[in-house]
Amino acid sequence: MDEQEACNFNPATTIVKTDVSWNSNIHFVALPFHPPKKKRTMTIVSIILAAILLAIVGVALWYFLIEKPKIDTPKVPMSFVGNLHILNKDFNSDYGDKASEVFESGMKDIGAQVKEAFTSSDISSEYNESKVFTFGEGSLVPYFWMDFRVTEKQMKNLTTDLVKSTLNKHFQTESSDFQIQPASTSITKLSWGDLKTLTAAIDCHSYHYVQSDRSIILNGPDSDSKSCFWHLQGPSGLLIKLRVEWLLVGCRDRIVIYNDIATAFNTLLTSIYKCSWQEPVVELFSSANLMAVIWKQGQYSYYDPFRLSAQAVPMPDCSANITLMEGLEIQGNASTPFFPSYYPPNAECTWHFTVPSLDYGITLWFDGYELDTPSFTKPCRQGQWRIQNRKLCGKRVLQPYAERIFVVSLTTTVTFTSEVTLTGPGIQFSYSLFNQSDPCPEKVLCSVSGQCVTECDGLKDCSNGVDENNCVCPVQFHCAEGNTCLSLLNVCDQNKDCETGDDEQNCDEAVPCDLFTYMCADGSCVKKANPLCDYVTDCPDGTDEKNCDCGLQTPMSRIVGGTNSTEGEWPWQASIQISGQHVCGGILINQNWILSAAHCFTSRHTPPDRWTVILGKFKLNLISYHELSFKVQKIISHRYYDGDTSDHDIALLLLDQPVPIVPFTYPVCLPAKTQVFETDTTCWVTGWGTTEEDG
Ligand SMILES: *[C@@H]1O[C@H](CO)[C@@H](O)[C@H](O)[C@H]1NC(C)=O
Ligand SMILES: *[C@@H]1O[C@H](CO)[C@@H](O)[C@H](O)[C@H]1NC(C)=O
Ligand SMILES: *[C@@H]1O[C@H](CO)[C@@H](O)[C@H](O)[C@H]1NC(C)=O
Ligand SMILES: *[C@@H]1O[C@H](CO)[C@@H](O)[C@H](O)[C@H]1NC(C)=O
Ligand SMILES: *[C@@H]1O[C@H](CO)[C@@H](O)[C@H](O)[C@H]1NC(C)=O
Ligand SMILES: *[C@@H]1O[C@H](CO)[C@@H](O)[C@H](O)[C@H]1NC(C)=O
Ligand SMILES: [Ca+2]
Ligand SMILES: [Ca+2]
Ligand SMILES: [Ca+2]
Repeated sequence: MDEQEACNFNPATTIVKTDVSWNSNIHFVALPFHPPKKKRTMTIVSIILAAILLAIVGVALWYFLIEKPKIDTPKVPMSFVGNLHILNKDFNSDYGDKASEVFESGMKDIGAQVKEAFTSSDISSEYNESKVFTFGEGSLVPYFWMDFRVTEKQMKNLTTDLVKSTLNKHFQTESSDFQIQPASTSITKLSWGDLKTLTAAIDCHSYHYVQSDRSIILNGPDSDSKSCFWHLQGPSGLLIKLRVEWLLVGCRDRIVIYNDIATAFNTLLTSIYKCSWQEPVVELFSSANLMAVIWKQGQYSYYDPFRLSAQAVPMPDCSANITLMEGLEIQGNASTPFFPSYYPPNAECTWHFTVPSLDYGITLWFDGYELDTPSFTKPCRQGQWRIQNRKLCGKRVLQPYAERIFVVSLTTTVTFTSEVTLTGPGIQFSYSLFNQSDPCPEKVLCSVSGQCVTECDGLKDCSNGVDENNCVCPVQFHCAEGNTCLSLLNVCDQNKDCETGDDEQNCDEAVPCDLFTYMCADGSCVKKANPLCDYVTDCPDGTDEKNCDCGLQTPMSRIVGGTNSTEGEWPWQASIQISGQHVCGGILINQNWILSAAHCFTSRHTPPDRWTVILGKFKLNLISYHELSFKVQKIISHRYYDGDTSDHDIALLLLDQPVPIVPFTYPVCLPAKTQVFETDTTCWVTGWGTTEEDG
C-alpha cells in the first residue's frame, strides 16, 4: 500500500495520505509497541525497493549499451560468386569429377586461400563463409561463393570491386602456390535466395565439356537429390545449345538456366516451371561458351521427369536483304536465330526490306507476339525492335498482330535485338506489301492490332472500337428510305416493314453477298437472315433445307421446368472418358466430330487413343441400352487456349469412325455464321453434373 501511494502524484491522494499519517501519529502515542514493527517493515520495503531499482537500472544499462546497438545495426547477409584463373595449374577430367581426390584437395586448398584472403584483410569481421564448388577449363578456373554479414552502412562499401581486389591482393602476394591472372578474376553479386538455391544444388554437381560435333546427354539427377547443378562449358567462340525434354507431364519441377556459371539474377536465361505440355521440348542457347543449369524437385519425386542434352553450335547470321515483288500476297518468312528454339541472348538481326515502289507499305505478320511502344522506365524483356528509328518492345500475346510500316524510302530497316541474358521462345513473322493509300480494301484498319476488320457487323474487332462506332444500323437492315433500321428477322418475312417495301424485294433470288446474307453451298447468297431448315426452299440449289436432321430430340415428353433429363432428350451429349472414368463432357456436332473444352486435354498428356467417347448415355453411372463408344483419333485444342485465363477453352475431337445417325446419338445444330438470334431465344446448356447443390 505504502509503495503504491508513494508512487502516486495525484494531489487528491496526497491529501488522503496526510490524513493517514496524522492518524498513525495518534496510533503511535496510543500503542507504544507498534513502532519497532513498523520500522522493520519499512527497512524490508526499502531493500526490496532498492533491489527493484537496481534491477531496472541494470536491465536498462544492458539494453541501451549492449542490446540496442545490436538491434539498431542488424547485420544482413551479402553474397557473391566468383572465379579465378589459376595459371600454374591445369584442368584435367578429375576436376570435373566431384568424387575424385583432385576435386576434393583442389576445393580444400583453393578454398583455404580464398578464406585467408578475407580473414587477413580489412573486411575480416564481415566475412562469414566461402566454398569452392566447381572447376572450369582454361588453365584452372575454380568457382566459389562467398557469404558476408554486414551492417546497413557497410553494405555500400562491400562492392564487387572490393571483393575482387582483396582476392587479387592475397593471391598475388602471399600465396606462392597459385599464380593467378588478376584481370580475369570475376565477381558477381548473389542475392540471399540465389545463394540458397546454389548451395542446395551443388551436392549433386556435374561438369560437362560440350562438343560441337555431337550432342551429349547430361546424366540425370540423382534419385536421392532434391536439387542438382550442371556446369557446361564448350569451345570458346561457340554457343551452348541446351535441350530440355519433359518426359512426364504434371510434375512441379523447376529448371533454371543461367548464361554463366555465376548463377545470379542478372545472368538468368530462363526458368522453366512444371513439366509443361505446351512446351514439351525447350531448346535454348547461351551467348558464350558457358552455361549453368539448376534443377529443383517439385512437390513429389518422379523417376526421370526430364532429359537434358547439350551441344556447342556457332551463332548463325540472321540478317538478310529482302526485295519484295509487286502484289499483296505473303512473300516469305523471317525469324530469330534457331527458330522455333528460343532466341539466343545478346543477338541482333537486321533485315533490309526493299519495296518495288512507294505506293506500297510493308506488313509484318506475327502470331502470338506484338510490338508495343516501350514505357520510359522499363526495359524490354521479350525482345527489342527498331523500325524506321522507332524503338518498340516485343510482347507475347494471344492474338495475331500485324505491324504496318508506312514506308518513306524504298529501303526500310528492321532490327531485332535480344536482351543480354533473358531469352524466350523464338519469334517468326511473315511479310507482305500493302497499298499505302488503301491498306484495307472494303474493311477498316485497326491501328491497335494492324489487322483489317469488318465495319458495323456488331462485333467489336478492334479494341478502340473504330469498326463499330458511328454505324447507322449496326447488325440491322437499313431501309432505302427514311433512315429506318429493321431487325434482320423482318427481312423476307412477307410483311412490308420498310416504307418502300424493299425488305421484301428480291427474296427468292440470289443477291450480292454481304455480311448479313446467308451463303448457299453453291456460293450464291440469299437475303433472308435465317433460311436454314425453315421448310421453305430459299437457295437455288435447295441446300438450306438439306441436312436438317440435326438437333432432333426423340419424341418423348420433356420434364418441363424439371432438372432431370430423360433418355434420348439430348442425343448429342457425349461423355469423354479415360479408363471408364468420366473426365469431361462434349457435344456431337456432326458424324465425326465432338466439341469439348481445351482444359480437359491439358494436364493429362494422354495420347488421343487413351480417350473414349460415349454417346447415347443418359445417366453417367448407368450403362444405357443405347450407348455407343468411340475411340479418339485426333485432338485439336484451340491454338490460343490460355490455361490461366481460360480464354479460347475449346477443343475438337475426331472420332475413329462415323457416328450412326439414330435417335439416341444425334448431332446438335450449329448455327450458320450469319444466324440471327431473337432476343427471347431460350438457350440450353447441357452437361452432366449433380442436380442438387453440394451433391
Ligand atoms: C554464416 O552463414 C550461415 C549460413 O550460411 C549462418 O547460419 C550463420 O549464422 C552465419 N554466421 C554468422 C556469424 O553470421
Ligand atoms: C566505408 O569506406 C569508407 C572509405 O573507405 C570509410 O571511411 C568508412 O568508414 C566505411 N564505412 C563503413 C561503415 O565501414
Ligand atoms: C545487304 O546489302 C548491303 C548493301 O547492298 C550489303 O552490304 C550487305 O552485305 C547485304 N547483307 C546481306 C545479309 O546480304
Ligand atoms: C512461313 O511459315 C509458315 C508457318 O511456319 C509456313 O506455313 C509457310 O509455308 C511459310 N511461308 C514461306 C513463304 O516460307
Ligand atoms: C491502291 O489503292 C488505290 C485506291 O483504292 C488505287 O487507286 C490504287 O490503284 C491501288 N494501288 C495498287 C498498287 O494496288
Ligand atoms: C430426378 O431423378 C431422381 C432419381 O430418379 C429423383 O429422385 C428426383 O426426384 C428427380 N428429380 C426431378 C426434379 O424430377
Ligand atoms: Ca466489327
Ligand atoms: Ca418484312
Ligand atoms: Ca429455307
